[in-house]
Amino acid sequence: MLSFDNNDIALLRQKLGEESPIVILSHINADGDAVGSLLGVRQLISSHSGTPTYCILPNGCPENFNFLPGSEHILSADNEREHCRQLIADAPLIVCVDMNNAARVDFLADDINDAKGCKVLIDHHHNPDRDLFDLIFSFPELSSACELVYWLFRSLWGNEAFDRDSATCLYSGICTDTGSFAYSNDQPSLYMAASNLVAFDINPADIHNQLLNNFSIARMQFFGYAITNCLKIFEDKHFAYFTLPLDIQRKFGVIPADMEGLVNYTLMMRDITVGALIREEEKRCKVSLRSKYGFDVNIFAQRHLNGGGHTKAAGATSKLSLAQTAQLIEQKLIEELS
Ligand SMILES: [Mn+2]
Repeated sequence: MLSFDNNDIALLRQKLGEESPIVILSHINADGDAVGSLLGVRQLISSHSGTPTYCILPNGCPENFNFLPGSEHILSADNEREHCRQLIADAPLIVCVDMNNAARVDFLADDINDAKGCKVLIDHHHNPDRDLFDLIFSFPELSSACELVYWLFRSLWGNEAFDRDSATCLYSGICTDTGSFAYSNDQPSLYMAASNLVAFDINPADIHNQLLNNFSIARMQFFGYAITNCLKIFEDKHFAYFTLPLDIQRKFGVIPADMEGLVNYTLMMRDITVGALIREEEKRCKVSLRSKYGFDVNIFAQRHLNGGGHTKAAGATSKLSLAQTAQLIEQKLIEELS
């Protein structure tokens, strides 16, 4: 069981008890951990005290998470920009999950920076913005924001605060960020949290299928194409990377969420220990980095790409062209893996 600072717990308990409404916020292009922790916190609050909450995601809830209890309550700031801005400006309490700084909410960054309410961070990324948040629960060693939400709210309100809906949301985020417990997780707390959540009569096999076995045919065929045509493998250096040009993405009709997970295919090769994916956008490239043994992609992303994340999964945004970004990453990986 995780331990927290007693003063922080007391302050959060007090804020959650006194303030209303509560805005809950997570990052753009939400993944299962973002949506799971957002809705998990929502469900915990609504079943514990019934305090009204507003769940906001910059560009909404991806369709494949619609199975999560409460997903219909998520506001998409893309669709209701002024309403969401007003909610953030007016809220006495803002809880941010699975994000470490204002840039992660993209076009809402100024709104959160300017918001007058108390800002609470519940997150597992490195380098939380200590100037932005008033109360920080930052545990980069944890598998997921959802695992942190589990331990935090257990400390706040006890085991009886959870129910099937919150457990389903939190277990889903844990599944997402650990690849259904496949990525290297050396913290026993992860399995304890998962085991305790399963006890709330959730359906782990169904959750796994909803999260991972949910490809459209177009997405599957795009993966096949990308593996055959867009993957460069450096067998002797033990790394591989994808480059995904915009015209190919358009040809297959795939959106960014469809390309989630493709980077993990690099690590399925026995001798490949570091993988990257560079996805071209209109005016920039998005980079995903993964590793399966000792190589720290968080440090690599910080050092060369002004990005960051976790030791074994990190990301960055590059203003260089697709070819230039690929060249930079290739060259730096050759240097660092030699
Ligand atoms: Mn996460």
